[in-house]
Amino acid sequence: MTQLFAFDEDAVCSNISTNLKISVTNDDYDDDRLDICDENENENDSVNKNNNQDIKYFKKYRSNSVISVGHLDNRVGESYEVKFDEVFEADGESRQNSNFNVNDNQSFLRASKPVVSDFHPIKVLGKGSFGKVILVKHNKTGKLYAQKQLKKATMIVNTKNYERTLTERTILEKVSHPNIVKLFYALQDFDKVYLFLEYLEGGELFFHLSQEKIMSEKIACFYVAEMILALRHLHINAGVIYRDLKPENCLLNRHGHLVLTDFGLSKVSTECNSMDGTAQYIAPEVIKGETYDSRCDWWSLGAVMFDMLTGQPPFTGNNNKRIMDKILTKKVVYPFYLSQIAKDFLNKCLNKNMEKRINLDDPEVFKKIMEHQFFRYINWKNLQDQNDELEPPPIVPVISNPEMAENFDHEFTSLDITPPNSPISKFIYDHIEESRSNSSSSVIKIQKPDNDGILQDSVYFTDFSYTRNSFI
Ligand code: ISQ
Repeated sequence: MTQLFAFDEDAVCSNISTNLKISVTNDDYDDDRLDICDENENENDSVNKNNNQDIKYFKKYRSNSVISVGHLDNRVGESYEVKFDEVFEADGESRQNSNFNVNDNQSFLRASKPVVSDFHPIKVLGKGSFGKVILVKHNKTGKLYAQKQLKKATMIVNTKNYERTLTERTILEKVSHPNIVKLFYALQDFDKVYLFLEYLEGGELFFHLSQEKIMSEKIACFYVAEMILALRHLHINAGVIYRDLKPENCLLNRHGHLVLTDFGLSKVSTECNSMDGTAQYIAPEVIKGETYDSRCDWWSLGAVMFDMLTGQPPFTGNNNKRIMDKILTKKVVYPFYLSQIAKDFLNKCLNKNMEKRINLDDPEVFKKIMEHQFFRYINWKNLQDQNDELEPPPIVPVISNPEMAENFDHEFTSLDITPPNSPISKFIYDHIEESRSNSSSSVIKIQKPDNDGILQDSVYFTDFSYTRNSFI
């Protein structure tokens, strides 16, 4: 039996001054041994063949920040993610099946690098222009994920779809914030690419509003405050403009905290001039195609807050053109029941002139707004710490069984689940690896025989796959 190891490049560089020793024992050979060393050393030297053991095709290859080393012909089988700060744990079954040993003075965690077929579908959670979101369960761990999937065939016709998915993967890979959805894996099979995201059991925030239609100011200020924390994190720490703040993208986790999802339209840039967002919540400068920056998100925050408090966005119409015309030319009309305090904050956000609009990225402005009367119910420190005892979320979703997806629209959850696709075979992975070393292209053509044995074309996106570093 051959082995594949994956380990974190940064961790190796910072933690290992001498060669890291990973001993491999297996049934056939008593003491195969790999001494894994840093990049500067001769790769061949890093394989120490005790007893002339035959460790062929030893190779390093790059996959994001992870280097994998091992036998080429075992790349598709079991792999081990080696981590330096956690205790190596293996359950009974994997202890029996894996032939993995590490030096006593290092602690490691074993994890299989997942493939799409390690998960099975449970329910459809939603559908959009991008594709489907499905609740899936990891076969071994039983953990639930929201799997966003996109057909490769549609991506080839409409490259924007792939760009959106890749943007989302790239942005979520680098952000970590309690009010922003977590990405665990980006995987692909023959027909589709998949993002495995944190499952937000509470469903859409507006799903919980469907009874009353409008929210009290006391309840709304909690969610507006959480949106502010998430957007500031994106702007300041990740240099990302969200650009797509709208009710459908605001979900609740099981505790009732707001979590932003859908980063397909986000931009890693401080100044942009393209427009794709949902019309009702888009800032005037984005509609006009002018150069814009993160302040467009503060407009959208005002538009979503208006929607929460009144039951509809500030500018409506039966087509996008009418809505956009109104956004550019009409004054916001506030219903009589909104408080002066709420109107004051909304006016600050819904200023058509972005130079005069509030910029909550500015620490001084943010500090002042934290004390604004609209947020009088919020203790910002407790909110930031998600201290639910002192700052409890106003709606705690009812979840009797997370697999039932009770907080999602029945229109979706009642849909039939399509059977999983056939996984990419080891043969194709071998082909990919060979092509990858011969070309710098991010797309590799692959083929799979269909039921009649006829080869069908597809593609493999070499830059797509991702496994969350801290999730091993
Ligand atoms: C997480 N949980 C449920 C539904 C979702 C939809 C889109 C993105 C993430 C999600």
